[in-house]
Amino acid sequence: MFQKTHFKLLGISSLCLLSAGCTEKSNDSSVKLPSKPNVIIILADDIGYGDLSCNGEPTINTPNVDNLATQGVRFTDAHAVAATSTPSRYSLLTGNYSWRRNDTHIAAGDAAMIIQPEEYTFAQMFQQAGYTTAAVGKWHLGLGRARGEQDWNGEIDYGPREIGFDYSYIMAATGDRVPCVYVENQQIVGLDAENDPIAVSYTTPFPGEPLGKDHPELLTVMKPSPNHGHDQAIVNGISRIGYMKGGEKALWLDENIADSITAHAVSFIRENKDAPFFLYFGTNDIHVPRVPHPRFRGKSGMGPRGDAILEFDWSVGKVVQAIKDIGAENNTIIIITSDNGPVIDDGYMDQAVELLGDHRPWSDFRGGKYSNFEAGTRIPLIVALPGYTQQSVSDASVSQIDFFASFAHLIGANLPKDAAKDSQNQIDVLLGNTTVGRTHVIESAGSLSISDGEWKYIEPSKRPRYNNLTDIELGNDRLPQLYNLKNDIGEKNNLYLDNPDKLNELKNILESEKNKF
Ligand code: NG6
Ligand code: CA
Repeated sequence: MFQKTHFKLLGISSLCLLSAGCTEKSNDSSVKLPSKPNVIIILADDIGYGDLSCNGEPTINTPNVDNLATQGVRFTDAHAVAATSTPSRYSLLTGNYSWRRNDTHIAAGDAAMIIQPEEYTFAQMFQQAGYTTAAVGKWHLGLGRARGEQDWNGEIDYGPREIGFDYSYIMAATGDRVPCVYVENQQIVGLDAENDPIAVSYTTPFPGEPLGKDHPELLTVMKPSPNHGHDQAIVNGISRIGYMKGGEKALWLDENIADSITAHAVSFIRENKDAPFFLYFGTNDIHVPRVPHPRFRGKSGMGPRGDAILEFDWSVGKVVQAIKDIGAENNTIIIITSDNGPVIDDGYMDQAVELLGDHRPWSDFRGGKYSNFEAGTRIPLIVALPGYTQQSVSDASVSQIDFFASFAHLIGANLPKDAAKDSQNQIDVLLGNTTVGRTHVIESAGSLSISDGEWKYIEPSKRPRYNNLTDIELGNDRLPQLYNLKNDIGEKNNLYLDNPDKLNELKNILESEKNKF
């Protein structure tokens, strides 16, 4: 299950790769490392390590992802910074740990931009290096300058454009949060603002607008799970979080979201075939409400959750095909990863629990989304530059926090002082030239954890041990926790009393990281 692969490191290649600016590799790659490759990050939503068949579970089939894995590096110890979306995405795009701030928790659909104007972003780094940049799909990082004050009927004045994205076609927050519309270049798509303006609130219902909690008979597509909320505005027969009114023509159709955002990602690739581009593609799959297109329905045997995984895999296939079509296969780094670990029931009665069968979205890891245990942040990661990367499995410790500095190094971008403070250049790890990764990875899920690849320490916490709604062990304990991940990947045996030296070592590193900035 927990595979390890030993790499043959060729002396010349490793020496070469240690020197900055070296773009040659002397192993058996047929392709030289391009100096300005296209970069595509396909960031899935809530897809667990075990949800992609290349990671070993026999209960799911993701052929397009697996095919990419045969041309690249598949990681077994890769981490998102946080176990939920907003802090995870914030960290990836800024290279700064979300836990250094106290306002990066799960954003409402009318949240202000989380990324501050003075923060230098991953997209800006690409822009300054001459790339055209795009954000397509799930955003969930807030919009506008102040909460609830966005001009939804006009132009949103502070958004992806101001933080480095030349083009954007996004969902403001999540599928289960209003507003249920696409926002293209900071304007709602297809809105008749004059005759049917849109209004959004997270505090006050709009008189006359039926709510899910009062009108279960209108919830014809999906009902919320008991006690999970998600019972406010009704859009397409599904109740959501938040209140919304108007904008009828602009509303998305849930079953078409993957088609719509994938088509926009593909168009962006086609339109930019002649110059380097960076595409940040956040899929809606497999976040709730899971409403995959009818062509995927019933195909996984696991209900909408499994079918949405197949839809995700289809999106990956479309992006890969688009790259082939423009002839950029050997000049495009494609990254497949996820923003946090898996959850089965995250708020809707979609039979995910009932139809899960033997499938293990969390693989061998304990916990899930929201958890300090490994399944919270240990996410799938595949990095492929076909022709250059070799099929390999890497057990290096890696974190999405390092994408920023790694790609900056690769494309020769100079970062301003104070940019991406927590990000390290790990490009050789990401491209599979070495398996010596981070000395430690920090995981965040309310509490902080730190792992050196073998040992993991979870800070003591008074937070709940268990989330009854999602049926997930949160990994909180009033006692310090220390696990040996090599012998006990399921984090069952707390060894904090047995190995005080390791406990102190990891605790001290974590404290010094906390106090660094
Ligand atoms: C939670 C929602 C959950 C999901 C999550 C965000 C409730 C009870 N649960 O608060 O359904 O929307 O936020 O998920 O409201 S994330 O992947 O975008 O972080
Ligand atoms: Ca998520």
